[in-house]
Amino acid sequence: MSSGYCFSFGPWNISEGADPFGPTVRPSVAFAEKLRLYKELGFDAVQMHDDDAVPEIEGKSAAQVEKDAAEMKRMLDDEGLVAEFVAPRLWEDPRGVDGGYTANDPECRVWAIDRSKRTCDIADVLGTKMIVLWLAREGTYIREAKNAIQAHRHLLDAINAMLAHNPRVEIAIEPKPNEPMDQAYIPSIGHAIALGQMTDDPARVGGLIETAHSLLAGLDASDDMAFAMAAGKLWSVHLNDQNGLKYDQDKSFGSANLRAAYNQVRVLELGDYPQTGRYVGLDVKAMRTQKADVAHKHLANSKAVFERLVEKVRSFPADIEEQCRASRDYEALEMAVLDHLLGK
Ligand code: XUL
Ligand code: MN
Repeated sequence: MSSGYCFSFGPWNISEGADPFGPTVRPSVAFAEKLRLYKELGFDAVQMHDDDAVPEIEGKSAAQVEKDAAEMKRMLDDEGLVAEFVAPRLWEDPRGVDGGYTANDPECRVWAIDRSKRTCDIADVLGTKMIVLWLAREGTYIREAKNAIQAHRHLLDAINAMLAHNPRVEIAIEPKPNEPMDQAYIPSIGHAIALGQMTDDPARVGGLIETAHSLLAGLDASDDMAFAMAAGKLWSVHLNDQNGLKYDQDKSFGSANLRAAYNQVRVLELGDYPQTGRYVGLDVKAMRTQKADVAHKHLANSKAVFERLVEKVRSFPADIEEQCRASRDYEALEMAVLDHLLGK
């Protein structure tokens, strides 16, 4: 039985396995081959950085960018796929070393906004309204490096410039508290939604919650999702998992904390997420130890766990929940949840 959810991932989720301490361990998978894998693995939509859609975007004219994006749109159409969002990848360019939007160098800030406008143009051609902003290097290693008040105003200037450049786009901010920076601006969904309210068009700014990012901020991903949903701002999710406060692990969904994964699915169910037409993105990474021919199992496994948890949420006895709440017996409720998850 279909769960009613639609799934997406990004081409970076099939990777060569490099980490900060060692090189790649698997050959690159050609982009066309990655696209072919989407349907095979049961996914409907592709999440893209601007330079996934238009490789070597820097140095290309606006006309060339649009031409290349149109070619990408044809490739997606041929595979029966759609683009979920486009995200400006500012963090790999030398001009983004000090952050893009919040760089102290005004020329870098101009570059970052120009590139983000190109990202909006690409979204138009690919037929999606959604831009995701993961504010990777918008922060500092030492607090004295920037004027943080000014930095937040620069973030607003950048978002307002994108909203003005393209009246169709909607911007989902993906908060993360650290990595690559020690301390990032906009570390939580609360900050993201508040920043959106300060823009020129709050209705066009929302959020994307990633499980690991919430955990790194010491927060619960299901409550972060609930908060965003209560505000009508949960525009996408990046489900994955994280084994404690370490580097950003992007483990398979449910693999570190099945109960927390259950609660993320539960909140999506409570908020009728499938009815919103939004996607469930799986921002998961294969273990570096995984051999090339099985280096996409993390995607299929994450989706399978999600769908099994949907069944678990839907089959939880509502009467027990009601009785336990009415008698304020949350020990009994907890045991009922554990019994249900353990299959008793
Ligand atoms: C970084 C992260 C990114 C964004 C897309 O931690 O999650 O993959 O999701 O730029
Ligand atoms: Mn992510």
